[in-house]
Amino acid sequence: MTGFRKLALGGVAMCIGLGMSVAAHADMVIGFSQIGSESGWRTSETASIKAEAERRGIDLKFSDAQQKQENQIKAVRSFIAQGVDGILLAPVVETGWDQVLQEAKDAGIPVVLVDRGVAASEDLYLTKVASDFVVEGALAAAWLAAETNGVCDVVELQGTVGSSAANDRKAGFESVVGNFPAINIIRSQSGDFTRSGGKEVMESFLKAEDGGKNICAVYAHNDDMALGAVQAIKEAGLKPGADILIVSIDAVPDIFKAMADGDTNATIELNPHLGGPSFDAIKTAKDGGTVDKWIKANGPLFLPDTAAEEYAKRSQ
Ligand code: GZL
Repeated sequence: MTGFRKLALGGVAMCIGLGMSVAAHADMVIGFSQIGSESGWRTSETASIKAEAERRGIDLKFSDAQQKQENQIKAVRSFIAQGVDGILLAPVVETGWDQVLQEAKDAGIPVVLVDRGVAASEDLYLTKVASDFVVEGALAAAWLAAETNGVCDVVELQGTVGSSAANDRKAGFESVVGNFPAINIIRSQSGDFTRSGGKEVMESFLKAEDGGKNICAVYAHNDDMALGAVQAIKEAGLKPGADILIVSIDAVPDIFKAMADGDTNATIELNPHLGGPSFDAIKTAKDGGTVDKWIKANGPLFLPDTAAEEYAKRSQ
């Protein structure tokens, strides 16, 4: 068989394969109850999941809850009424889901928890596709302990009150700094994962701590709050990244710009591409297969030495 014909057949086989993977999902209708658009990471997660649904030919019914649990519960009930094949739920907080998850279960509709977890029995959802936030918090603390030789008074910008991301990132950080008697969390408050929230809370910390002289570092549960803190620190006449160290989580493009400018010191990557594993899990369940209860997607820590290159790569 000539080389050209092999190539042509290969191309046909590939198209059939691609076609099959799209066809395998093309008849699926999936509801997605997203938290909102509170941060850069959230908007890139939404865009990635929508693009993956499009690529697979999935009819994705999208609902933005504006960070309100009651809107998410309403959306899930609407998906159930529409008889969707599966539901993606990014739960804004950990509690208050048992009833609506039971309703989805009774309707035989698998629910995939995307990005965050719930304090409900595992048999009420198919799987959780999310990072291990405890590990992220511990990694941030380990970096800070090494950077400061175990001596630092830290202020903490917490994420949304009651969210698994905030609860576990706090627990992970504390589990490590608890081993360092000279590392103290001197103030801790929620900035709700937003840039404006991070700025406002950091302004209050600076005022309360003698203009920031007593503050060695900021631990922000996400990059958006860290970028707000950078603004507040500059407006207070101090140098973020030098007078006050900053470590955060998400690895959004803007944090790499800030690191390259010397304004922040470390970030931990949070994978926003959660659509693929979520859709695969629903397909596996519908084909009668089994799915692990937690599909993890943890990322590495990034430092200023690669920030310029990472920014160039991620901001295209
Ligand atoms: C964590 C995710 C958090 C991000 C924030 O997985 O839920 O919510 O860290 C986002 O940017 O608002």
